[in-house]
Amino acid sequence: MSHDPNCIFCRIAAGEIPAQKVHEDDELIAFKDIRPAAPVHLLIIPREHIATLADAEPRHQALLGRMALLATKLAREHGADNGFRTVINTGPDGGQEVYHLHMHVMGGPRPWKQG
Ligand code: DGP
Repeated sequence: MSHDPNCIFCRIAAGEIPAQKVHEDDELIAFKDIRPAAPVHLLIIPREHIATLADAEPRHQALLGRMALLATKLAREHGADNGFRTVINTGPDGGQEVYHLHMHVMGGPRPWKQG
C-alpha cells in the first residue's frame, strides 16, 4: 500500500500526527476536520495514498463505496441524522488543498457555511 511520508493525511493515518479520530479500520480512517465548516465536520480517508479522486482506479471501486457507506454511519453516530453533505474536492479547480483523497462529511443544525 502506498504511503507518502510528506503527506499530512498519510502521517495522520500512521499515527505520526495527532487527529481526533472517530473511525479506524484496515482500509479507512475518519477524523474531525481541523477547520470545521459545520457543527459536524468529518474527513474520511483511505489508508492508501491516493492523491485525488481522479487518481482512483477501477481496483478502488469497493473502497470508494465503503467511504460513502461510512459517511452515513458516522453522520448518524455524530448526530447529523437530519441530513448531511458529502464533498470530495478534486484538483486545483476543485479547491483541493490536501492531496490525499478525502471525503468531507458535514452536517448538524443549520445555518452553516456552504463551502
Ligand atoms: P480540501 O480543500 O478538500 O483539500 O480540504 C482539506 C481539509 O483538511 C480542510 O477542511 C482542513 C483539513 N485539514 C488540513 N490539515 C489538517 C490536519 O492536519 N488535521 C485535520 N484534522 N484536518 C486538516
